[in-house]
Amino acid sequence: MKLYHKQFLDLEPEFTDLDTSAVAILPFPYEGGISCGAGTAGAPDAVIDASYYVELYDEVLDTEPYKIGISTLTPPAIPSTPERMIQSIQDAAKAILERDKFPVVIGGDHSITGGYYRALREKHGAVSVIQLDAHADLRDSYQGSRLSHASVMSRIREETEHTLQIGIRSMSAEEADRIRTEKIQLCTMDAFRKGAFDLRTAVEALPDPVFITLDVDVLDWSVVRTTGTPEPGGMTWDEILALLATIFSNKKVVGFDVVELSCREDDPNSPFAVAKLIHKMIALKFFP
Ligand SMILES: [Mn+2]
Repeated sequence: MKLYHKQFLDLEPEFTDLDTSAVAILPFPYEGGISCGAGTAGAPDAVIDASYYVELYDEVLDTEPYKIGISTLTPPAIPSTPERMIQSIQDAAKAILERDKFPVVIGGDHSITGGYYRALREKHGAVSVIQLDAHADLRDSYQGSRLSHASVMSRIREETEHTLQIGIRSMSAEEADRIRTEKIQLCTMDAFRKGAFDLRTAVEALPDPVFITLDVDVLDWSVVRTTGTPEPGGMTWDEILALLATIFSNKKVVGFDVVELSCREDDPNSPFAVAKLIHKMIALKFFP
């Protein structure tokens, strides 16, 4: 593990020291698994650059979360094949967990989550998964690949049945069948808006510990508009913060990732929103 040449929030060295920091941020700029809207490989750097402008004090929690120590790591060399990529992220996440730090991964496309999740399972045994996403990602394979970003929840469900998917507003008929047959816990965006899904009970029923995988396309375009496979009608900033507060205050969260941000020079807002979201999530973890 090596510190990156730039640090999330542009913190002073005192707060990025690997020996004392509570959080390790791993940028993982892999975009092999995306189907359109290239640009996820530039996303981690764009988020870190944007984070320099995030205010260090959180006015809602009345705290300065960075004081727990946040180290940003140098990304490993990113392999070009999905199989080697999965191994690479697993190894990198394992190194963070071995030093008892809370891992935060910035993607990269959603296919990286499978390898990260394996490292969490190795460390903690069974780990439940909360996916915040516009897409169900329950296809067994997509465009001939079982390691596609569109299959990530299929791979995870091979390792745990304790999953909860929230914000979904795009799926195939086959995926819908599977959700019914396997009684998969899934709150569509429609159900979320109508209050037709008891989210609090579903969150409470999920066994600890919990891993959160957050695909930025769960958000409305007014928050994040540059993403690989955009869907209209996502969560507002206030909605996702309220949801995350419920999750972090009820569950032992052992790691999260934020994936599928794309970057374009004409959109500085999306990377800033993602940087601020990551800062909020770290704050909710350590100051629930
Ligand atoms: Mn998605």
